[in-house]
Amino acid sequence: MLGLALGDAFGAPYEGGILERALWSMLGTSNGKRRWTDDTQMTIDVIESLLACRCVDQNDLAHRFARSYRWSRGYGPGAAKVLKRIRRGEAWESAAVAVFPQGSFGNGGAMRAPAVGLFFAENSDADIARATRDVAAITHAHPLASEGAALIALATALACSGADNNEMLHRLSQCAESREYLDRLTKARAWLEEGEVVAPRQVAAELGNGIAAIESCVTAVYAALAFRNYSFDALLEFTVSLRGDVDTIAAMASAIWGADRGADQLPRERLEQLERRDDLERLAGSLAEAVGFREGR
Ligand code: AR6
Ligand code: MG
Repeated sequence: MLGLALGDAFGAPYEGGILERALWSMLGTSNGKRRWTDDTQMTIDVIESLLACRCVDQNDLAHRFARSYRWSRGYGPGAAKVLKRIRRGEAWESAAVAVFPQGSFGNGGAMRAPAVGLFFAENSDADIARATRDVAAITHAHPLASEGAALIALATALACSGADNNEMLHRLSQCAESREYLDRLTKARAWLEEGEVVAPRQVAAELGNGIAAIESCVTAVYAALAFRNYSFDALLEFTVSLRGDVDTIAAMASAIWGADRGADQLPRERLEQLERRDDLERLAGSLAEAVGFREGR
């Protein structure tokens, strides 16, 4: 969870084109701390809802998402409209398909999925996928958005259990349903087996670096696994050089990396610059306690 917030806050200044960067140079700091974006805010909402309800309660989640919405956190335009409709009293089921008839295929469902993977880490792969799809559906009903979210949640849960790259890619491929995701997972697996980290430009061209879930989820999994044995800063540098939707790719990759390596491997200087770090650590602690994570796991 802390990895996700760091990837988000330190990836955000590099997201998008010249206009987005100029805007974030004004919004990106508060009282000298690095602000995080919608990725971390929605992750907080998911964890608070899971802790309060002890299960996925879509109505509770929808209201938390809508209450927390602030334009200055950089929400995607479709997600912003959905959340404003829910805030005005519309049911999430109709709001979710009001902007795009099939729902959004953006990566906004996947960016909050690590929280679901952590909460349900002890459950079966199918149960993790089901819970994640339910959490994604509120703003991201499109099949490619929910499939990407399930893959990110499962990768985070598997990272907690110490699965190796081979096992992870095997289980993720079993969970995948579409040819689009399967082909990308097969490519990522081949690259990981070769051993050398692939150049960011090639990763962006072949796995993607965009705001669509299909263009970012396998990219994040690849980055997290390729940098398992490197520092957090090396992972961050790589995700920044992918360009495109840097904050969300960095958030998802850093969540998986953090679940694998543990909080004590995160750079202290960056944590000290993070907005509301104490609140995040407290929430992470409550989550760990609720799911019974033990020291050394
Ligand atoms: N049909 C056409 N275009 C679509 C569709 C669709 N079904 N779904 C998405 N798009 P959105 P997000 C396009 O707005 O996924 C933030 O920085 C459309 O242009 O649901 O929550 C986050 O941190 C739409 O506006 O946002 C993420 O990094 C866009 O995809 C990123 O933005 C994004 O979908 C995406 O967040
Ligand atoms: Mg964001």
